[in-house]
Amino acid sequence: MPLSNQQVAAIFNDIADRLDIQGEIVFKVRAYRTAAENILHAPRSVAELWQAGALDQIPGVGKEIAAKIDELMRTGRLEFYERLRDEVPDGVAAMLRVPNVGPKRVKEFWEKLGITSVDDLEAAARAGKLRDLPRMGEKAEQKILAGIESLKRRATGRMRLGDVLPIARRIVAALREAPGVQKAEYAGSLRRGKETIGDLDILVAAADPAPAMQVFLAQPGIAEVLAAGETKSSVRLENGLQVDVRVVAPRVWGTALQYFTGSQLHNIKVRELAQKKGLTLNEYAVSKLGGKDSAESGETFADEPALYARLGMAYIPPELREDRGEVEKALELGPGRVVMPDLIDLRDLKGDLQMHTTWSDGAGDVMSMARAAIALGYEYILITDHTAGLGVVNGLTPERIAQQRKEIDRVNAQLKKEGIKFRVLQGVEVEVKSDGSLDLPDDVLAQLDLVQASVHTALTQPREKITARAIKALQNPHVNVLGHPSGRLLNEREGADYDWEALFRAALEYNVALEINADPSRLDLNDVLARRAVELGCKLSISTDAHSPDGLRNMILGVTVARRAWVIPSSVINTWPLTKLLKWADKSRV
Ligand code: DGT
Ligand code: CA
Ligand code: CA
Ligand code: ZN
Repeated sequence: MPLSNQQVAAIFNDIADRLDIQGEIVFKVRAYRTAAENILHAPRSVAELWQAGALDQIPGVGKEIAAKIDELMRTGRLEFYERLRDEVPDGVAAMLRVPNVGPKRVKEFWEKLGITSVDDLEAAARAGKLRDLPRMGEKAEQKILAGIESLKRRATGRMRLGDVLPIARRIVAALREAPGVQKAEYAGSLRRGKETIGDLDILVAAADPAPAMQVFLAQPGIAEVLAAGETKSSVRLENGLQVDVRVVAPRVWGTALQYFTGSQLHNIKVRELAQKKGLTLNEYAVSKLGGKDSAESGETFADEPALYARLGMAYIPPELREDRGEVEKALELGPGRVVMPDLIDLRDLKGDLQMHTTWSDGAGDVMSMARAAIALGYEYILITDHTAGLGVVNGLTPERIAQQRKEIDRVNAQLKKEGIKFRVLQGVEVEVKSDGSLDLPDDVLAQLDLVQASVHTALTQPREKITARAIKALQNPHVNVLGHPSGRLLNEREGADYDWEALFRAALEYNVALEINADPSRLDLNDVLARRAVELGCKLSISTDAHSPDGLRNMILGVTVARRAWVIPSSVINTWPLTKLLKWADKSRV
């Protein structure tokens, strides 16, 4: 198959990008772009023109570029291009796709900060590492973050929960301050805690909608106002997120919030049920079927529990509203009750069991992670730095694990002296190698308080192979938790193709907990898998995988996934008191 015009154009465009990053002179870069453009729009196929010796018919294709096309057509490769790809890595070139980031910036990020991918760039921006570069600053840093979000969003049309939540909180807080506003909440998929959000729906209760609308349209970060009505407005933010705000009368709050929270499938089920009871239900009110009540003159409800009760149902927490059995359960329980009343809550967590420090690729030292965890009200943390096999900076070796233990002992002694009841535990995030063996010897693992094992590499192994590999890791008598089990990255890469049933049964047999990783880019296990694991009797852990003290705040994202998985605290090992946790972790049964 000869190369198509699109393929050749893409190569020349990529060459132009990489030369641009290298700081090549403008006219040379432009020559490649012009050639690419003209090849793309040439009326004849470039392969035919090449065969006819007529490449010079394409405007902008001079001797030098014609020679490169010739090499491509003859050999299928281009040595110049391959060399360039070695010099400027793919991840570096990919940063050019971020809005507001040009070649000069990319070169600077790469050379001055060692950033070699969009993910690195995002992490650096979040950690405030870009702002000190010349002609940067906090504002430019925020713009780059918004650009990355919009880039990732473009891939799927959906934004990650962790990116939308802070925006929603800010807008809702502003709306609650608007004159006359009684209530404001985010609804839709965000209120249900879905891992990605299509658009953000916000509901406001106010007798007079005007002040709320004014406040909404004055929010920072609005790129475009899509609609500005009396009670409903929509905008698009700079990061591409669409936000809809609706204002309703306070007396219909309960029905409106229920309606706009969804999910659509849940709502359909609820409406069918209402119909069986001779009632109809819309966003404003409940009315008698066939009655002469208009939509807004029926029975209204100031809150959701009253509405569910009127329909003969227990209250259903928003995270469960996906038509996955919650409606049946609510009917069974009846009015005045709550479906899953002991659903896990952020306050149930007593510690965080996955985080990185300056001992590997984290930004904070052990003490600063401990202080941040204490401020969050935790009783313990587990330090889980990477092992050397992953090839991250500073992976832990047995020697450095021994040194780290001394530092952890010092931190614990210091906290004790200050009268703080808190324990720093030493763990590790040990690499599961491609054959399922671990990156540290058993006698080293045996000395740790708790061991996390994670698969980071060769995630595309076939199902049988990768399942056997992970199960082999679970069989190690020292492994306590399987970290971010699927390895997926939201909006970026699919996880491993495990035989999940087999993996969960092995986790149960070998007494290994499965992690719900709360990192905004992971949320792994997801809700459906976590629910199945717990159904089979597996234990879970919920941890942030924080790479900085601030990262510990992401716990709420993992808890949200757990709530969507119908998880109660007793299934989650880091809701347990420390003594129970350590007793469980010591698998001396072997
Ligand atoms: P998203 O935005 O794709 O992440 O998902 P949602 O669930 O936020 O969906 P969205 O924004 O289209 O609508 C928000 C809620 O409003 C939805 O969960 C249920 C309700 N809703 C919207 N349109 C309809 C509809 O045509 N029928 C029903 N029954 N409910 C609807
Ligand atoms: Ca929505
Ligand atoms: Ca919407
Ligand atoms: Zn990891």
